[in-house]
Amino acid sequence: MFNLTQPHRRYNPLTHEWILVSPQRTQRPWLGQVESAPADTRPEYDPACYLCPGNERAGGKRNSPYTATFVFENDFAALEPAIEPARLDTRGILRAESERGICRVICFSPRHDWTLPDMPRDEILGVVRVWAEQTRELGARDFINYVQVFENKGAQMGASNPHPHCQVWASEHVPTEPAKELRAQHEFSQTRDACLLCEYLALELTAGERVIAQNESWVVVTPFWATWPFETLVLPRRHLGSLTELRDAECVALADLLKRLTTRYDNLFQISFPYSMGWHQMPTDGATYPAHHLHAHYYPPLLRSATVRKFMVGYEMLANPQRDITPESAAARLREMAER
Ligand code: H2U
Ligand code: ZN
Repeated sequence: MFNLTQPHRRYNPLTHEWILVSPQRTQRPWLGQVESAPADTRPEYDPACYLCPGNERAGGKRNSPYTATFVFENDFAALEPAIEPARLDTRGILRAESERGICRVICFSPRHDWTLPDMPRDEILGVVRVWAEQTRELGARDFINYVQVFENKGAQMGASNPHPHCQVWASEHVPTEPAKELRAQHEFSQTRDACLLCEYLALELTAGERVIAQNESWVVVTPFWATWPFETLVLPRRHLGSLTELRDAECVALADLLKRLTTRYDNLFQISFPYSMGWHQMPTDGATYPAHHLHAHYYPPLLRSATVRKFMVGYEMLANPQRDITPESAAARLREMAER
């Protein structure tokens, strides 16, 4: 019987990377930085917010007086569509390539004072539909081969504005993280003739100890190999490659699951819980990716309270990530939380 209470390392089959788990360390005293949680007193509409309906953004563009979701081209886009193709390769060591792309911002709601868990389910459904539409529309462009939908929530994660929003960066190349996972899923399906995440989901549903919430179409778990203290993985039960393949009932079920998961997060430390989340979808280069299983990662930085945060420093920067609290105890804590 493998002893999960002593130091051990766990394998991430999606990235082929290892993580060090040190459960015995959860007893050690905390002598790090302690901050107080900010009080959240935001108005429904903020005339100074560049994401609120009707307001002017940097550069002089004005938001429409939107009443549901609102999508606009990022005024400070990291990627641009009209870049001349170019390549540098000096002895395979100094390498660079031009990169074309499109960056957009998606406002979830006109309500400045809300975050996703505050939104009614039918409005979250609107967000799910926009994610799929944006993936379809941007992915159809000939120079776009990957669409990354992601949300940075909370100042701790570097979000520039508390107004509920996310971003889409659509690029010519498949970025590093999804490329790693794509390769691992492909290799698994070649050697085992099965989908890695379908098999993983079946294992988690049998074990049960890392399952946080589920409904007819979706399951959320703290992955066995989680790096962040309260990291979760959102998986569709059906094997599909992209948000664009979701049936209507699956979109409705996803809105339900996201509301329940983010509400649990908020209840955990009694604050609007910060995280970076994002979808990993199959590339949009026109090829088929039968091994790819759609999923979302939630990476929250908080550790033990609203004021104690995990940083990837020291051993984690130089060697490999490490965690003290086990994914099983994180799952147990998240499972105890209410969904209201
Ligand atoms: P973040 O909160 O995740 O940083 O996203 C906000 C994005 O909004 C950010 O990428 C863009 C920034 O470039 N932005 C505009 O496009 N227009 C503005 O007027 C301000 C910010
Ligand atoms: Zn606002």
